[in-house]
Amino acid sequence: MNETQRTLVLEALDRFEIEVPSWGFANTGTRFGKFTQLAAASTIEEKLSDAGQVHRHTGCCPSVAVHVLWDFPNGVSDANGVGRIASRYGVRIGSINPNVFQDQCYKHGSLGNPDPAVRQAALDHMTGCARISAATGSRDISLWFADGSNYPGTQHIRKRRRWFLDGLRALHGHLGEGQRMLVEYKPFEPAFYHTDIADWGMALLLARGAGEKAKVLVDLGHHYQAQNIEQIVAWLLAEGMLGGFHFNDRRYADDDLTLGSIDPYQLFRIFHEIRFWEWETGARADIAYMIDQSHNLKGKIEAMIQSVTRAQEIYAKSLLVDHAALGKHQDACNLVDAEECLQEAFALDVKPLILEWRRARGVPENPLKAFRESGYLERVTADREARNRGAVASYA
Ligand code: PSV
Ligand code: MN
Repeated sequence: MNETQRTLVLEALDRFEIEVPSWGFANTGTRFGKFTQLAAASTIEEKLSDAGQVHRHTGCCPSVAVHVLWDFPNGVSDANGVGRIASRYGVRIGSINPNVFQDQCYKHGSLGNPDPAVRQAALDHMTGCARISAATGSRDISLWFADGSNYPGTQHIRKRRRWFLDGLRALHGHLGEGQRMLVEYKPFEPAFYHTDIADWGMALLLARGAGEKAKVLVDLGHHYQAQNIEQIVAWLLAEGMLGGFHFNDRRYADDDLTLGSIDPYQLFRIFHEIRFWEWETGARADIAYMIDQSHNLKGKIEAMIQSVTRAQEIYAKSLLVDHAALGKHQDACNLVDAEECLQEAFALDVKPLILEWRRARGVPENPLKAFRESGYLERVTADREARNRGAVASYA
C-alpha cells in the first residue's frame, strides 16, 4: 500500500461515522419468544449509556438513533433532558424515528389508513417528531411505515398511495432548514399481501413528491432474496436521492444479523458503488450510516461493536479499489481484469491501517477486548439484573 492510499484511508476513516440505535440495547426477541438479557437497557438513560460504550471503544459512533414512542414518552418536552443525558455519556441524539405502527389505531395503517382521523393522528405524531428533531439538534427524521394489507382486494392501493403522498408532503412542510426526512421501504412484514412503500422505486417517487428535503433510506434487510442492493444504491446516488442506510445482515428476510456476518462482500460492493461515485464526481456522498439490529442471542453491546468494526474494515477496503484501472477495464469490457479490481481490494489486509487510525484517535486497538476488560458489562448487569430477571421484554 502506498503513502497516498494510506492517507486516503486514514482521512476517510476520520469522516466515517455510524449511528447506533437506542432500541438495539433493549430486550427484544422474535414473535415466538424473548430471551431477556440481564444487562439489557430499559430506560433511555441506560440505552444512551450503552451506546456511549460503543462510541468510547470504537471512536466512530457519536450519535444514537431514537424511537420517539419508546424513548420520548412525553414527546418534545423530553427533548432537552434526553439531549443532556446523551452528552453525559459522550454521544448525541441522531435520527428521530417516529412510531406510527404500534398504537391500536394503526391496525389498518397510518398515513395510508382509510380513516382520515388516523391519518391525521399519524401526521401529528410525525410533526411532533420534527419538533423533537429541531429541539435535539438532530438532522434526520427516519420514516418507516408498517402500512399494508394481508389480503387481495381489501385495501385501495391507489388511494393509499395518494394519502401517503399528501401526508409526506405535509410533513415536509414542517421541516426546518437543514432537516431531512428519510423514507424507508420494506417489501413485507408485518403486512403480507401488500406494503404501501414496498421498494426503492416507491420510496423514491414518494420522496420526490414530498419535497427536496426527502431522500430514500436503504435498510439492507428490506429486500427480496437475491436482489442486487448495490445497483439500487448506484441508481439512488445517480438520482441524488440516497439519504441513508440501516445496516444489518440477513440470510432470509429482515433477520437483523450482525453486519458482514453472512455476506461481507455485499457490503463491500455497496461501499464500492458509493466510493466509485465519489471518485468520479469529486463530490462527497451525504449519507447517514446507521445500524438497525436488535440482538436477542448475542450480547447487545458486543454485537454492536462487532458490526461497527466490521463496517470500518470493509469500508476501508472499498477505498482501495483502483478506480482508474477499473474504469478503463469496464470501457474495454475486460471482464476478468475489471472484476479483479474489486476482488483484489476486497482481499487486502487493512487491519494495520485501522490499528494506526485507532492509535491516532486514542481508541483501543481491539475495541471488543477493551470493552470486555472494562468491567462495564458486569457493573450494569449488577444494576439491571433484578429488573430484567423474569421481566416481559419489549422493544421499549
Ligand atoms: C422495520 O423493520 C425497521 O427496519 C424500521 O427501521 C424500524 O424503525 C426499525 O426496524 C425498528 O423497528
Ligand atoms: Mn430499518
